[in-house]
Amino acid sequence: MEYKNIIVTGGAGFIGSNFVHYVAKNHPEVNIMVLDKLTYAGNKENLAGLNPEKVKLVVGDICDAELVDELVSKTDAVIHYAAESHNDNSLKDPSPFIETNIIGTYTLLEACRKHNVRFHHVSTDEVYGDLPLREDLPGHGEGEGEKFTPESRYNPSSPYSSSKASSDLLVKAWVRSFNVQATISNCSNNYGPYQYIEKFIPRQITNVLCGIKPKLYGTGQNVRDWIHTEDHSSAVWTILTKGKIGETYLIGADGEQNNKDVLEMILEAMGQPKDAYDVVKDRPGHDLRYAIDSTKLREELGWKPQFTNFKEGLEDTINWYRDNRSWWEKDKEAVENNYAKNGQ
Ligand code: NAD
Ligand code: TDX
Repeated sequence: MEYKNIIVTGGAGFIGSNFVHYVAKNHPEVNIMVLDKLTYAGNKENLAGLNPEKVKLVVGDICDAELVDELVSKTDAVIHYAAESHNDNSLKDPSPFIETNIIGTYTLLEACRKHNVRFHHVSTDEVYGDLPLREDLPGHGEGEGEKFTPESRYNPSSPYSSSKASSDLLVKAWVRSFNVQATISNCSNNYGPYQYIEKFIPRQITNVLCGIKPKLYGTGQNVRDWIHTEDHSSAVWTILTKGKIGETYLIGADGEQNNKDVLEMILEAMGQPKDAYDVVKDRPGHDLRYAIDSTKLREELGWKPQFTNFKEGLEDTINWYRDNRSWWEKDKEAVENNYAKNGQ
């Protein structure tokens, strides 16, 4: 099913804005309303160059029930990206995570229920907790090891991931009890241009560009399953238009890498010695390994990722940060001061 008028919450953030550009480019007939509070992570510039007749920005809070009700009453579908999204911030102050990720999702669900509007909930693989490292498995890393599937048990580790897990459970309950027309996707770690510089990859790239040594948490053996943000966008569009109501789809592109290897790739691509980084304090409760089995999405809905060469995608991302200094430079000092207070 195609939708003519959609709301994209969090559409001025990293992944939400990529989705807005993706839809504007590939489905130019769709009218897009972005609902975004423009927190530190939201940026109007992420929506530059779009047709103002087709893409409108409403600056507002997804917890504002009156505003949400009014906007949802005039739309066909809500694609819900808005969230507090950074684990390290959630360890310092969980309160905005509870507010936006749980109350905000509840507010949107209530409006979609009242106006019978299609809802797609964008979530994370972190709701499933972590997996053992392959090298810790019996047989010392033979084979692929376990991956997350839609049947994996919810077992979140941080205030961020537990607030996202809570929001997933609200969606499931609203589907079952109130017949809300919703789907859920749980995606692995995204990378690409426009990612806020608190996150691992852009933090290290911009550190090198500023002459600061990159910072690796702990041993760097923790594994993340990287996917290019544009592949995430194509997957969400596929689920929105072809997914089965009430179902959960896992999004991943077989991009497992440990943090140390990713950091060494960044250093090498930027002409630095491979060991030119600092080891800093580890994240409390640091999840060991994420890995996604996306068979259901690929086989049932026919989706497949396009950006399968991580090294190339990383080099393009490095070039983007090099060429767009004015987009990130103004925030760099404050972000690093904040980390430094924490020994990171
Ligand atoms: P981000 O932090 O870059 O952007 C979040 C956006 O939400 C910002 O534009 C912000 O202004 C907006 N926002 C925050 N609180 C709001 C509120 N109360 N009302 C309205 N808008 C609000 O995040 P991101 O990395 O782009 O993540 C987007 C979504 O994707 C999140 O739901 C996140 O959990 C999910 N996700 C992210 C990743 C990843 O690797 N970054 C992976 C899987 C899933
Ligand atoms: O400076 C750093 N050094 C470092 O070693 C930072 C910021 C991170 N790390 C490590 C921690 C993680 O193992 O790198 C890995 C990635 O860290 P983040 O970019 O903070 O991502 P992560 O915690 O894995 O969560 C991300 O993916 C899932 C997103 O931020 C979430 O929004 C998403 O749900």
